[in-house]
Amino acid sequence: MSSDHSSCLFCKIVRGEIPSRKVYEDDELLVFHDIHPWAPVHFLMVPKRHIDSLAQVQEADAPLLGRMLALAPKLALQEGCRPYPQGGHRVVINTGAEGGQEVHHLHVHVMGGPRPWLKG
Ligand code: DGP
Repeated sequence: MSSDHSSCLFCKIVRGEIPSRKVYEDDELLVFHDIHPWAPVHFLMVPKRHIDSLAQVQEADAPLLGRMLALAPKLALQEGCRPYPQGGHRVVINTGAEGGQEVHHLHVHVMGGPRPWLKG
């Protein structure tokens, strides 16, 4: 992949060049609603710094990944998912073409809400 991320869709969202429905933001992360939700609650967590995918993550990125995973349940509750264990949510990181990744900027899908949206 190129090191020039000017055309990356999620970099454009991070820069505010493409609008998004923001859920959360801090120095390192932006969280926004998925434009094509698969579930009643569906948002995406992205690092502001461009990383192509989970396959490019380095050991030095572990705190960032840990923060994202620790934040996911809090934001899921904030966005209307019911609490664990009766409620809960699904966390997915599609990686590479055969992993179903379409946007090549690392992102964590967080999905939840009343079933029957959940498959597989
Ligand atoms: P993936 O297949 O894991 O790469 O998922 C990419 C997700 O990104 C997909 O669920 C739809 C979402 N998406 C694509 N374009 C946009 C956009 O312009 N805005 C928002 N909010 N989401 C987008």
